[in-house]
Amino acid sequence: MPDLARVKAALTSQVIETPSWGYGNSGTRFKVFAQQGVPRDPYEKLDDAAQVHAATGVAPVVSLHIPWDRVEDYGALAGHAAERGIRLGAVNSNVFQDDDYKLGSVTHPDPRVRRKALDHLLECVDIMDATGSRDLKLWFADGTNYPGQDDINARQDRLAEALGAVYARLGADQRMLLEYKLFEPAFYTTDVPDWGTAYAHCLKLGPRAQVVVDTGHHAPGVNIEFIVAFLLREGKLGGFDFNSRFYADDDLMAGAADPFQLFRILHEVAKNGGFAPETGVAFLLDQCHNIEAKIPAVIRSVMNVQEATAKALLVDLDALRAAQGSGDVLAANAVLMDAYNTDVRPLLAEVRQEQGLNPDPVAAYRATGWQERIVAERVGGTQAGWGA
Ligand code: AOS
Ligand code: ZN
Ligand code: ZN
Repeated sequence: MPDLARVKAALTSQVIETPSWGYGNSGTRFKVFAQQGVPRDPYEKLDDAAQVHAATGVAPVVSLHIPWDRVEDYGALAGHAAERGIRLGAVNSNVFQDDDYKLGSVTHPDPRVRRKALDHLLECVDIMDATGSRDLKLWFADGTNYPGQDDINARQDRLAEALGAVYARLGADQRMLLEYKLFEPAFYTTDVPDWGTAYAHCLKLGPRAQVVVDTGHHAPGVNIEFIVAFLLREGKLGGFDFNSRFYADDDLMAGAADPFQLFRILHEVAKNGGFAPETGVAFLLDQCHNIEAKIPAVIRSVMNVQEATAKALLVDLDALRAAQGSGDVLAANAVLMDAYNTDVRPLLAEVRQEQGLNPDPVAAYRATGWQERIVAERVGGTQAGWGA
């Protein structure tokens, strides 16, 4: 059986990075439902993120999205985070919201637009220098809507050129994480549609280019844990964008739709050494809380990732390997199911108590009165929104 002290140590050292945009207003293409008390600027987003960390103890890092989180002084923003016991994490580029990007950004047929997009990506690296962030996370909305609209491989050439220029600009301790997505907003071809495309570009770029697996970005039925195992084997798994999907890129709370899939993914992470901090796998959330209260929803998501992590760490690997080696299919499967069916909530409550935390993070947050305070105080100004 796994050593309980090691399981607990792994649970307390796991870092779950929360997205700044998860604290702002968001919606679907049909409607954004505004909530009261939502942050009005990136500083207030960090204030909310600090509450999530205070309640859970494992969420000390916040991803930024530029220009949604553009500020005058990024050093001051990093200082604001540090004062609240958190820090700034991945910088997400945004080359999908200008009119100029209608036909693409770095793969656009017009060199002027490509230059503008590249300049933005380079600006993101400047921001990383100021914030001390390790990761540049790139997601491109680029693609085409109609057969014949543009040349598939010419677009790959343009993409490779831009990625090469950004890679050359990275500092020695910085990484480029390339995210893929099957479709949307492009509906015919997408320029980085799958892990294979992302992997091929990262392989050519070098060791500091790695792939991000957003759990909502695959066709139904795709075996995400296989992708995770393979990328870890190749040293190319940079991290995750965790969220849940029922249909496509739903961006619902991680672990809400399919906790068993999350467990299977994290089992591959555990088995392949991906929880060791030196492996550098980033555990990010990428989700939007459109109809539910935002801060408790982020807390719930963090807890869901923790629960799946605990179950993954409880898999008896010796028993699993013995069963696999002897070809005992049912015994091997039973080892996994035993771990998955373990109620790990008492273990996590114990871990939290040992850290001096309330065993129930949602109750801990509610007891702070923070929600009432932000509803009362954050009046005036414009609420920050996803896409704003
Ligand atoms: C888009 O579908 C991706 O998941 C990106 O990670 C994106 O930057 C993020 O979802 C914010 O919109
Ligand atoms: Zn994502
Ligand atoms: Zn997405």
